[in-house]
Amino acid sequence: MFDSLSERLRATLADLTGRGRISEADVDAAVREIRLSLLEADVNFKVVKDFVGRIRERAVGADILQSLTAGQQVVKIVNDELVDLLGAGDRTFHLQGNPAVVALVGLQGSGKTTSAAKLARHLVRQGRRPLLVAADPYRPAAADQLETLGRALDIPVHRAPVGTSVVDIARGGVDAAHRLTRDVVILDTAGRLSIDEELMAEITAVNTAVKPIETLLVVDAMTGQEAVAVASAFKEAVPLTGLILTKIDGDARGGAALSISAVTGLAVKFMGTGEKTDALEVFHPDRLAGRILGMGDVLTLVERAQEHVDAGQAAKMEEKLRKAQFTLEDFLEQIQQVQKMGPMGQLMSMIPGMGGMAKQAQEAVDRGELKRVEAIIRSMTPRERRDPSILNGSRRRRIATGAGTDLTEVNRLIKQHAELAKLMKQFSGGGRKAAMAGLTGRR
Ligand SMILES: Nc1nc2c(ncn2[C@@H]2O[C@H](COP(=O)(O)OP(=O)(O)OP(=O)(O)O)[C@@H](O)[C@H]2O)c(=O)[nH]1
Ligand SMILES: [Mg+2]
Repeated sequence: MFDSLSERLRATLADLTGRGRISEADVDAAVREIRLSLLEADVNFKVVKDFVGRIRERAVGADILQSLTAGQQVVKIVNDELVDLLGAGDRTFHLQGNPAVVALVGLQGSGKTTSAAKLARHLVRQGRRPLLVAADPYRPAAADQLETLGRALDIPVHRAPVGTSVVDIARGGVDAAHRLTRDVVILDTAGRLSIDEELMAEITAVNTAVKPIETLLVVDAMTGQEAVAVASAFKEAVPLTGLILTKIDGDARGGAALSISAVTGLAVKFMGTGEKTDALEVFHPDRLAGRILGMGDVLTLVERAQEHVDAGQAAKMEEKLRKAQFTLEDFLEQIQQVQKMGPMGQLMSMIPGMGGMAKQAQEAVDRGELKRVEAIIRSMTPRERRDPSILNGSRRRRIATGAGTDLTEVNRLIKQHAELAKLMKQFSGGGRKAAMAGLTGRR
């Protein structure tokens, strides 16, 4: 996520914290580098100007430079300002009303239908009973798409015959919600190629007819400043209550996320981080800032683990680790569990201090390294997985052939597992202290 911006900012900040005392010239150099990084990430130039202006003012004022921890304090200022920038506007997601109506609007292909399904899933997990409404009267395929998503999530979808007006579909949706005792109606409206009068008139009519408590504009983060321009234009024409920023997992540079709220005054309430229906996050500016600046985002990581990792299984695994019975079978299970939590690069960027390795980790996964490990373990018999000590030369060769790889790879995996198992033993037994000392280099 925002790889090159994140990399550059991290390098700049590491440079600041790396020194004891810093001078005004150091601050100026850092500010210049931050400015360039942001401009390169396609952040609105006026936003950049104000942003770095505030950082410089706060950093050189108030005796900070006299302090021994000046570097860290400046880093904190950058973090605070970034949180403010990302978090402009009111981020509360309102759900009053019976049913509460949430309308999703936006240009073609911005991610409305996907986001409608994601949002419905998110609400179900909060204990709500959403109804999805296909409010696109022009393309039956659009309603089919929503219906497929709804079916996969076991969430009902309301649709109407082709030609029904949007206002009638929306009203029909609200009636259906009453009938089916659903407490939230999510309207997936039709996208247009551009912001035209017809589109605006349609949104306004829906607003008057069913009074959505939230009218969220869905914008594609990959389009950068174009997304900001679209949001500004929509805001002029219809009463929006906030934004959903999609596709921030792609190669978006960060320009849209960093300037859209500051420019439009509209808060980002959710962000889309992937194509699947579980890839929606409530927008937390502090957490995103942490990921961008390489400080990690432990809270999101924990939430992902809670959502995807079975608690019973996790407890069992912990027990095994404690007793140092971590077999290759468990290793395979762990790999699969972690992969459910999201793309490896995203996960790494949430671990404090590991952000710098996010790209490499993702590249390793993309090269198929985890798949190879999986293939090797799958080519073993259950007995071999539980007791790798029986893996002699001929067994190893058989496994390599089965997994379509070579002997070195198999040997490497077995060695890694043995090292891990040894470490576990140290941790579990009286050797725990010694192992910790070994790891941290302290005695
Ligand atoms: N990577 C990624 N892809 C996304 C995300 N959100 C949507 N997409 C993809 O973007 C494409 C368009 O998404 P839709 O939800 O169909 O967009 P839409 O706004 O409903 O499109 P129209 O109804 O044609 O206007 C699909 O291929 C989605 O899978 C996201 O957060 N990340
Ligand atoms: Mg759609």
